[in-house]
Amino acid sequence: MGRKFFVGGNWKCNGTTEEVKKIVTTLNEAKVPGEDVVVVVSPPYVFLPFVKSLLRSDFHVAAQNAWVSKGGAYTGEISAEMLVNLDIPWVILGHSERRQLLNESNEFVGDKVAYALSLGRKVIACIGETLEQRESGSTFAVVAEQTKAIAAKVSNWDNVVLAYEPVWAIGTGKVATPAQAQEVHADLRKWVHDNVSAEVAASVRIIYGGSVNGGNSKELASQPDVDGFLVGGASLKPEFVDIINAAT
Ligand code: G2H
Repeated sequence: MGRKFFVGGNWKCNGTTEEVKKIVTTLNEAKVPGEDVVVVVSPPYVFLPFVKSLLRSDFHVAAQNAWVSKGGAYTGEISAEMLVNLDIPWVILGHSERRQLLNESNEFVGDKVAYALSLGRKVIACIGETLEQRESGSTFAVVAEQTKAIAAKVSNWDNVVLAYEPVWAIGTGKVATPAQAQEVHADLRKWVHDNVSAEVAASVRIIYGGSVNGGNSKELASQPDVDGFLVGGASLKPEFVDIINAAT
């Protein structure tokens, strides 16, 4: 199958120029398992060109969001065309913070994924259930519905990474156990197998996000269907390097 391990750092709405320089310096000096892992960091928009100019060439950058269609009169938004113009290859879409705080629906996220892909961007598409949904036993129904809305708009999955991020584990320090993560990832891969294709199920990377840190990443990475991570808080710290090395 050969799914290359993928580690994304989602800096969210954090950082000053000085802090950004410090994080990039740490990354540039880090020893990582070369070709065996894809590393993508996602600073806030305003720092994207700056980070891209300083960052080592084997690491990549991602935007944290992009508008759903061609840019224009959408105050405060950033378009996928701008990402093309600035040569920003990746974009995170459908993060639960945007789904919850900004009311992004499954369909809207599906449209955003399709539009970014149509402009040649690579997408980290986020899905995940709330605590209430997990406790009511609807975890997989929720995740399948979110994935279905993406699958409805996407025909080529080569440039899609699926990030399973249980909302109850995000920024809470309450990480999913390796068994909990593996269970959802395996169910999700089966869903892709049954609803998209066996080829896509075998090749699509399903990464885990939610309070990943240097201490828990190795065991999570050992799960057969965990193909990497989307890391928030810990991606701002030197332990991000340990997470990059978790699969080795
Ligand atoms: C989940 C994750 C990064 P954190 O949002 O996407 O954040 O690692 O801080 O839980």
